[in-house]
Amino acid sequence: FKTRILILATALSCAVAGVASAADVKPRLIRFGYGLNEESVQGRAARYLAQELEKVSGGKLKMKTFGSANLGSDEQMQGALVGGVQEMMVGSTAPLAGMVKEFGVFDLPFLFNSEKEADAVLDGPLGQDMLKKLEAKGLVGLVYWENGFRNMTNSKRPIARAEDLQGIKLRVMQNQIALGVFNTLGANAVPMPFSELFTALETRTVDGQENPITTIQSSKFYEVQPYLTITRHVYTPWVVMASKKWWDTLSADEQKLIRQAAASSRDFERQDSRADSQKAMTTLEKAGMKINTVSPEEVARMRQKVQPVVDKYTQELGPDLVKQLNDEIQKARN
Ligand code: TF8
Repeated sequence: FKTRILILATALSCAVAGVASAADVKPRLIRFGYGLNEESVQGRAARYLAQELEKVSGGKLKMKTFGSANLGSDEQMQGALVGGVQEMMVGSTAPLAGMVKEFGVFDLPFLFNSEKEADAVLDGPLGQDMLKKLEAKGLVGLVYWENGFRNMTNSKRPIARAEDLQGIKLRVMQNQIALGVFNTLGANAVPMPFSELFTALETRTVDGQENPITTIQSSKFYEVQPYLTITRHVYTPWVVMASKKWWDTLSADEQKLIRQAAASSRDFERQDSRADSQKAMTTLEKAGMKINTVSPEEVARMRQKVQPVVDKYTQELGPDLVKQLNDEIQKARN
């Protein structure tokens, strides 16, 4: 009975908020950029967000979505948001670490065991505090979408042990931690924006890369990468962001509607990502990829190998922050 009252009260307050905001919502066009193609989890979630926003604003807040890095790489879009020449985007946390170093924690390998743990941390105190840190840099962090657990692909050989990475030129995301981790594992890590990756793989400028299988599927990496190794070495999130310069020109009601639509898009995207992940394995097998899974013993060896990198960056990121992260993961695990 209590929950029914709560539901009723929530419904009522939503309805009231809806009516009240109508007066304070102007017609606006919001440009939303993302790096993957339209057929990806990002593409579907971007369209969902645009629809939601139109719905909750009674058609006033219109969002135009631009996929395939048509507005630029993650880093370029970050700059455009800070400068106020683009309204919104979604991108990885890795290139954000250049602005707010604490985002580097999500590049520390072998932290999360499950999506559930990641959700708890990202939507909990640590994840939310980190979003707030973006404001001082000119960005408004709204919600986390799932990018997911990353796995390796390459054109040379199956990776059964860390030693198999020797001599493999592996594209990594653009930050120091990713670079340190993969060099320490034995690869020749090459930082590069995602928007250049397919061509780099095709022309063999690099031999491999690492990303969740949903992306390996949607970006058709299977066309140029015969080997897929399931490592789940790191879980990386995406952040939906707005330009602070632009955000500050919005009314409180407009901001509320955008936050509301963003929250719905997060739930949609995570569900879609998990469902797509299941399908992707079959797609990639059918496409002829040779797939192997690294054994738990080898994962333990890899973990040991990268421990010095983890220790080094724990100091740089702040031991307290890393402790908080591990505590929150433990809490979600139990
Ligand atoms: C990467 C990321 C990409 C994203 C996307 C292009 O490998 O995993 O998914 O940043 O926005 O760069």
